[in-house]
Amino acid sequence: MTAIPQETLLKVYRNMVRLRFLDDKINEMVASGIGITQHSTRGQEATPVAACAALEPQDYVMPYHRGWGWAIGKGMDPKILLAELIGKKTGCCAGKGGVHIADWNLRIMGRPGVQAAHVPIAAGVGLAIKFRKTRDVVLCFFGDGASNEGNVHEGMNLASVWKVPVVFICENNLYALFTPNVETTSVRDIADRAKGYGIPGVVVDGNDAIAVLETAREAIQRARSGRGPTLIEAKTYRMHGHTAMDRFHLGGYRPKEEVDEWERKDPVLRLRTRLLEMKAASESGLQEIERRAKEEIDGAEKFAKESPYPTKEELSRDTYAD
Ligand SMILES: Cc1ncc(C[n+]2csc(CCOP(=O)(O)OP(=O)(O)O)c2C)c(N)n1
Ligand SMILES: [Mg+2]
Repeated sequence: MTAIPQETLLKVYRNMVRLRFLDDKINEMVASGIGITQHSTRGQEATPVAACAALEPQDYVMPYHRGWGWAIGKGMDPKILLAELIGKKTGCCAGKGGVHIADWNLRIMGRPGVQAAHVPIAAGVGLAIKFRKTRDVVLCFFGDGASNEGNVHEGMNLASVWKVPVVFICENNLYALFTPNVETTSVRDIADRAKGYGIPGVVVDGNDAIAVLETAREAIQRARSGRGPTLIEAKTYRMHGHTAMDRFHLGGYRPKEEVDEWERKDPVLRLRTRLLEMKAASESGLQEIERRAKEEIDGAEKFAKESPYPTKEELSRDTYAD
């Protein structure tokens, strides 16, 4: 496989840092009393950002509820995202999507609210691509908890039977809400289930951005060349609670040693260290990326807060087709 260009790695790092600042910003806004249902991506930045970096602009993303890594990875401007999250007119759905964002220009197919219901839809998008005979690919994200839902099995089975260009990425962060997946999941590696659908299943270290990028690249290439779907299981961990509401109760349902152990595998710091070791960037170069990302996210908050709400007349526009 060809080596990953340095500028791609730097772009991944930049997006991971932007995502982390965005996550902090949303948590700060929630703590100040603004109502956003925030599922933090802290600790899980590498998988969505690096996987999206392996896509072409015309490819599709079928996202899931956890965080905004797929949005940042697909090129959404954080100010447009933040404006949407607080119901402003300048958001990507003109303030009417809230956390359930979609962006047709970026081919983000809509963040679902019902766990796993989007997986068969990803198979349907794949079928549409096949009918249209384009070379596009769909990247479909879901969690380890969702992997036990019937919809995931039906969606992956159909995608395999139809041999459509969908890459499934299960972000296994070891918990669904407050339940460890060892109590709910029949296999240790969810990727093993791929055998049952007749597709390749790959386990990847979800905190290693470079490994995710390489794995996603191979699966996307396979899908693009008509060889069908792959299931990638990215092993990772969420450093905060399920939503911003329980982020201060770490340890209540998971051991402190476990949290500490994963803190040492912080994906942002890990890529930072690798970039320095590989001499892909200098310390001052990385500091500049971090400074700019912080400035951008502070600016995004200002933009979102100063943006107007939709007017009463605009509220019902675009919400129902006649
Ligand atoms: C069908 C359905 N059941 C339950 C819920 C409530 N719910 C929202 S997120 C979640 C946990 C999902 O866990 P997982 O798939 O592991 O993703 P994670 O939150 O860990 O990223 C649950 C049960 C829902 N939204 N939809
Ligand atoms: Mg989970």
